[in-house]
Amino acid sequence: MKTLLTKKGWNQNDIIQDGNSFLVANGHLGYRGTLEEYGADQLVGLNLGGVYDRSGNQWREPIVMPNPFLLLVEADGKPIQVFKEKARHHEISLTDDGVFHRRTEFKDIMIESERTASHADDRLVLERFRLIAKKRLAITVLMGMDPEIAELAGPHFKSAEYSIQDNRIRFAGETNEGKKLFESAVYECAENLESVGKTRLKLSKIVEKGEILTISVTSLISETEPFDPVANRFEESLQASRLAFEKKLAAADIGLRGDAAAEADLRYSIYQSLILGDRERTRCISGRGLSGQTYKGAVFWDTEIFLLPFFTLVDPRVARNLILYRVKTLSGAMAKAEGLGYKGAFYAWESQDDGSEQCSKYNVTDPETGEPVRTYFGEKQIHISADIPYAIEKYIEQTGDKSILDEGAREVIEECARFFMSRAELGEDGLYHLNDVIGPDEYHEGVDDNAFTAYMAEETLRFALNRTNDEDLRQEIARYLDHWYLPKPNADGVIEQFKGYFAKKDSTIEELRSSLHHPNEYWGGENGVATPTKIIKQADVIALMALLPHRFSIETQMANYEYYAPQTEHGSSLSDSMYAIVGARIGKTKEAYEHFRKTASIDIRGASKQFAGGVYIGGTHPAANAGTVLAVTQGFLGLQMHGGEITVDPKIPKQIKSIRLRYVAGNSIKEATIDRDGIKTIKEVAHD
Ligand code: IFM
Repeated sequence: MKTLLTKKGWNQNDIIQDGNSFLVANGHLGYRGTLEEYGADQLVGLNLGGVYDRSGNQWREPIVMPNPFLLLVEADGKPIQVFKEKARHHEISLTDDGVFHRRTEFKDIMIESERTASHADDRLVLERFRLIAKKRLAITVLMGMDPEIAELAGPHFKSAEYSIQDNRIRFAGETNEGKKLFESAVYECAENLESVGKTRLKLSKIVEKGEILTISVTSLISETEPFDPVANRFEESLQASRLAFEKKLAAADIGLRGDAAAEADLRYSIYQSLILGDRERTRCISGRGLSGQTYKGAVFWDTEIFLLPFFTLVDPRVARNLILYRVKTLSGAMAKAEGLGYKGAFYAWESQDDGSEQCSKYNVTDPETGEPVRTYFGEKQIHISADIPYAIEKYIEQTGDKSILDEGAREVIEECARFFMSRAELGEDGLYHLNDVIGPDEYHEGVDDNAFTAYMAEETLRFALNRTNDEDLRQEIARYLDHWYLPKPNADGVIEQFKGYFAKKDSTIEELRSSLHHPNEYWGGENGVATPTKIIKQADVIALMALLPHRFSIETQMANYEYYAPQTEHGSSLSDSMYAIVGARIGKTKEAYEHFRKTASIDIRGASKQFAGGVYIGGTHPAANAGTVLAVTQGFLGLQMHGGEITVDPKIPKQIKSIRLRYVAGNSIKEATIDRDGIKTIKEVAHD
């Protein structure tokens, strides 16, 4: 067992970030990296993925369940908590078996705990708490389910019933939308536990010096019936989870010989990505994973562009589920297109369980006045309907698994193509244009001929042409493809991000930052400081080149990289990995390495924007974490995969001597060692 991340010392200001950094999750449930004495104010969260609810007229968001791991210790009548007594030593860590650890030494007591969201049974969260007395003490431990839930747009339970019996606390709740949820936690301890009200158990004991009190909590969250966890199974459940996670990690391991620090951050990013994969359910990964309710727990293009390629490489069953989620939500996408007067499928920019658009018209507020700011992400970020077919095709190309087409993916591609054809406008030049859109750079809204959108939509048309069995559709697509407008490189080789971009005001990121009235001010939209300028939020033309390298020569990629790099704020966590990929490809390995280190450490150091205007956007960053892996595979290795076979074109930064890469090919896990000259060895390390 190896440590993935450790932090020593306790600091009040780090509570929220530690909650993100030390998250445990299993694709279904996430438990933030908080301490047992914390409550709602410290954003304790047992986050349940895939179940959403609306409270009043607020945003619909995912549910947070009552916290089953509240443990409050008193020794000789004095509370033993990090807030109340300075710890002599405090350390939290995550290990590569998916377990969170805490060790806090107070003057008279040592506290140790371990916690995980089970990877063997994803309805379970597990916690073991140990208290070691350093002298004779009168101890009380009050433990149980904390009904105080930290919510962004709650409350979500219109009814909440708690009951207690035989060291077991049960919760049955009904959400405002009428969903019934059950939680049952069994508290196990060698000592007698006394019930206190309906949500607490109490242990009282005189302990001798050196005596250890152990409390194990197994909590089961169920959406259908009031299942109970089985008592005396804690240790077995913990071991099963450890083994299951170690197995997942074994297929996803990457080693960077010569660069231990970068390797550590990379392994942590792999952890943060893997804990979001769900092999069992047709469910998607939200923009902030299972770290909380930010962004309404909604699914963005982040899934298709960052997470899907990651899972295609290391756990294709999860990748398949991510695609099937888009199949399942196709009707929502078709309803959205129809509502806006278009044909086909316009996927939700922010998608939840049914695929309807959850992106608010006012996604941002003014941080000074609290006034809502009109944004058009949901209406105009149409590239989402191209990102999905792109990811499906990549999945098929890499795995060779075409069966997904007959499970609905073909229809997704066809309907996305129909959408683009109905959305396109025939210009005076006789070509079809996509006007009034938003590209990945969200600061410039309502632009015409965004290059990213135009090329990606054209790829969708090509995919549909190739995949459809509908002859009429094929002919229609062929006609559109013959007249599809694509922005081309200018005399300097640079592609204009959108029509009129080159005429925008020159500025610098520093200049814009110093012109802000409020540090959290939103830079884009109607009145944003970036709007009249060339400054962009994130990789846009560079994202296009990262995704479609075969369409642009290395010289063109180089010219665009040079041009757009100084204009890019990297105000989105999605940006750095794109620059790392293209940077490496064009031989700028020093810069690529810097972008890679930035994206790899985003959830370790918490160096990301916490607010968009007045709206909280903190949490973990799945796209950046999966993007870290893509920076290595697509960037440093120039990896291509066809039906499980890999080829490489390495551009490895000088810090790294060679790269050891694990990946799934068919039923086996392979390991390749690659250096600057190419693949040195490939061997099968496990068979499914
Ligand atoms: O999908 C991204 C978008 O590109 C930038 N804002 C945040 C979203 C969720 O990560």
